[in-house]
Amino acid sequence: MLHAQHVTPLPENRSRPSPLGPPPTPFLLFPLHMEQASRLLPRPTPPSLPETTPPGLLFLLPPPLTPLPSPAGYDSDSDLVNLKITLLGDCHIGKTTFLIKYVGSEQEKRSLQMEGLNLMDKTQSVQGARISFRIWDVAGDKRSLDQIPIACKDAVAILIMFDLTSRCTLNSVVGWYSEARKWNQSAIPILIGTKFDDFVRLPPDVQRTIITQARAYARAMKATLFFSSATHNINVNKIFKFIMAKLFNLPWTVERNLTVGEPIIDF
Ligand SMILES: Nc1nc2c(ncn2[C@@H]2O[C@H](COP(=O)(O)OP(=O)(O)OP(=O)(O)O)[C@@H](O)[C@H]2O)c(=O)[nH]1
Ligand SMILES: [Mg+2]
Repeated sequence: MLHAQHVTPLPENRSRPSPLGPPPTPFLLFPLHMEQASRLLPRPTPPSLPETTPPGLLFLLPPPLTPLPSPAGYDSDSDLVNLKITLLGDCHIGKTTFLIKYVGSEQEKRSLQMEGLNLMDKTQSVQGARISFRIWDVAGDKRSLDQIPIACKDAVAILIMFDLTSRCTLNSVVGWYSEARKWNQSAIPILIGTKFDDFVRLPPDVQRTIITQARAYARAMKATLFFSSATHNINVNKIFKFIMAKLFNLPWTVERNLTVGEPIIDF
């Protein structure tokens, strides 16, 4: 477990221009097509498109183009746009289970395993572009802390995870977040509470306490908060859909859900 460091809480009123919130970096304002997807890496002056592109406008955009050669995060030898996503959090909170639920057991067999690291790919077609997520799952034990820099560098989203039934794993998220930000200041931050299926069996007042703390941390991290269950397939695909929508400014939104007893989504 990492030591918690200070994160300055944000003011309560966080009005945001779109239901997805503001883009985390200046280079994520693009509607999806290949040429623009290839520009996901930071560039000095992104095109000044409106933050929310009307759905109809997507059809007026030029067809996918041959990708531009570009550095990390992008595979210039194919038409694939490779995007890196990182999972962080304490031991046994369900990171690997969550990832396997998302990529599927076939992909899991092709995973790349290294000391404290587990890499899995999932490719999706989105509006004519092929997007491949390479997901870096860092083991939560102390020996794997050395993997954090390489795992976080160039990631477009960092998923900080905790076990909803284990308060100490929630306390750790601030430390994981601070550590991740040392190596990556622009990735979309997402806070995920795992094992929602077990969590809903806890007394409601315990649930409320955890919800309140998790929401406060999410606010401080400027992260979107999801409660999920890999075993019951709750909010697993939705989280990646959210990342995709946020990266490419797709006309898709998540709905806030603050009802105790339901999987919380807050932003
Ligand atoms: N009830 C419940 N148990 C889960 C869920 N997800 C994972 N688990 C269990 O939690 C335990 C730990 O899961 P892992 O996926 O190995 O956890 P991890 O975070 O990858 O752990 P490290 O690799 O050691 O950091 C396993 O026994 C899983 O079966 C879930 O959604 N609900
Ligand atoms: Mg694991």
